[in-house]
Amino acid sequence: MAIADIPTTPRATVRVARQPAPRFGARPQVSGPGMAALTAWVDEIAALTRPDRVHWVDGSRAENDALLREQVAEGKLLKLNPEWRPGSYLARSHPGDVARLESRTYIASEREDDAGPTNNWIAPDEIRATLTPLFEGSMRGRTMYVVPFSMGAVGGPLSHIGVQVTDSAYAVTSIGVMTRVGTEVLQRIADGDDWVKTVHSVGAPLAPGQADTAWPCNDEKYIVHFPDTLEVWSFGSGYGGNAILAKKCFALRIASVIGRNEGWLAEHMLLIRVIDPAGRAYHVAAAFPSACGKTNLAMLRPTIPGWRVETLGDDIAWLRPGEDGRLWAINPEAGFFGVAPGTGESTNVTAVETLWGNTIFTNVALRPDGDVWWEGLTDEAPPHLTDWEGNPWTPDSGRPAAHPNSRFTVSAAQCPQIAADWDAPEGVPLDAILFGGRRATNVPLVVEATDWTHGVFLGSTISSEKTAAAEGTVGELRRDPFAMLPFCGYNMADYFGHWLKIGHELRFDRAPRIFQVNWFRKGADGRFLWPGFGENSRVIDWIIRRIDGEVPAVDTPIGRLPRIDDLDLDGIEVPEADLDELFAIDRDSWLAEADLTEEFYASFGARLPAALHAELASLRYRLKTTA
Ligand code: GTP
Ligand code: SPV
Ligand code: MN
Repeated sequence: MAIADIPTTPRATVRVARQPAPRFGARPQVSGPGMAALTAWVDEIAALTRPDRVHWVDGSRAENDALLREQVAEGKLLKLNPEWRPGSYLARSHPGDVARLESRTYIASEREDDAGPTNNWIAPDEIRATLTPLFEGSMRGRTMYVVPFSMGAVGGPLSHIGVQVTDSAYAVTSIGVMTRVGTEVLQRIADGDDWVKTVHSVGAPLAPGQADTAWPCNDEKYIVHFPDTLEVWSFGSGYGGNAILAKKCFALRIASVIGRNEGWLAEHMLLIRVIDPAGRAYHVAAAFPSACGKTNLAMLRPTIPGWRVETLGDDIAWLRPGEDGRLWAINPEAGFFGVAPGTGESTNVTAVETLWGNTIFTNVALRPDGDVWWEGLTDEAPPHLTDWEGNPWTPDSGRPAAHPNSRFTVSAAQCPQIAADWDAPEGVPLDAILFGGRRATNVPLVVEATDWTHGVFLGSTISSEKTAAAEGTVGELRRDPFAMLPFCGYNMADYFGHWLKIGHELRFDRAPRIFQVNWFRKGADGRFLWPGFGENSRVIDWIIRRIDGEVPAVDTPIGRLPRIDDLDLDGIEVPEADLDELFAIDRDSWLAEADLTEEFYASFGARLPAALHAELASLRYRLKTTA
């Protein structure tokens, strides 16, 4: 393929020749009692948004290929050089549409108290009145796609179905990677399964003859959740979690509400199977905030001999107590929407291998040979690139070539270490749950909770430095309980209570053990104290030996810590002083943290579970009385 074929102008204005088309496309040949409600809903949305065409997505390969070809022809995707990156594409977003927008994300529950102090609440009537004129005619000149998708294996006992209506072909191809899309799902709806309604418009209608842009979007953006009616309405953005509504909007915000009602948990967690040198398998889920290492840990290549990790999921896990008293987990997604920068041979070689082809990249840099690049992919930057905005770039440009929140979208099945049974409908039983964040100070490399309630306390008090995954100031410390701050669809205090309740449903000796980890502690000189990445297997090894009762731990005021000698540090050089600092507990800083926790808890008023106040009181007591 000639590189000259690859258009490099960003956001090129491309005149799209539109065929005269019937107002409504072919309805799928699926019948059943549930179809009438679906088609009535689709008709309603079409009557509101006035698309030129309606396309029912069947999830076939041919359809996907056609959608990709169309986007290339329209200048919305660049086809990468198939010699290096077969079946792969680059999208460049509008520079104002590059990440999740937490300030534009709303929970529109009937009662303000049900959204709680950590969410942006808005009255459903008020926001419907705001959204209606925005969606009126918002799809004019465009195709409206109807995308039926399943989170979890189609028909699985923990799975749930949704339908996304969208005017973005980019969203359709992304949903096709991230979920299970197709007629099989439609058949379940026809057969009467419940489904969640999600509506998305980029908010950029086209007048007849008006030229389209490479990344249509609207300056005004809204991502609105209706937990009482299980609906999502998203307007104005085409990016990631704002547009792939199956992901954060459905599988976390709405699913957390369904989980509260039905007795399970929708969590912002990766999921792995760890296999020890004796061949014993353990299942670990870990909740880290956005851009804090989930995808990396999900694809861990242990550096300690004999250990293996199989990937099950990298972002979301749904957890449900089983009849056996264990906590069972599935990854409801089918793909990875991962952070590109920092993904390289030395950090996450598994991701690099996963991305060999069939990948949609967004906002990464383009090499002159038609392949992609981002900071951290290789140690040295290529001498000439086209940056994520489409401008010429050299290492002297003084700005990153890839956007810090640039991403890859790729099928989970393509991961070389994916577990053979990763999409088993019943999931896997959990042995450990990890909570983590990005903390330069205070929080040790690993702490074990003394019991479930203490674990819930740890989860509820997680704070983390902000990253580029959402708008705002990178590095600012904020509370991010359970890594769910932007993703819990109901009152966070009730959510803490729900976690406590789930604990009571587990058999005490079969519940997963809870740990807090922090790969990001820094020395006074600003360096990471812990090498991280593959070396995190050393922490996992300790965790598993704790579960098996093979090593004692040291009781401290904040929880159980490893004896340094019990950590397998063979083959790495971590200076003793760094190790001491990695586990140092500064009483005054922790008492100050406790004061901040009290303030944070106070924001929930009487709704905060008493057990958590009690945990906080015990922490303070231990800090003040233990030598
Ligand atoms: P989302 O997909 O936004 O939810 O992010 P994520 O939690 O999956 O984070 P990811 O694994 O993509 O990592 C985000 C950034 O953290 C990348 O730049 C990684 O290189 C970096 N990172 C991941 N693990 C480690 C680690 O153990 N140590 C250090 N220092 N950095 C890490
Ligand atoms: C995150 O921000 O946690 C992501 C990216 O995984 S997005 O899907 O855009 O939310
Ligand atoms: Mn990720």
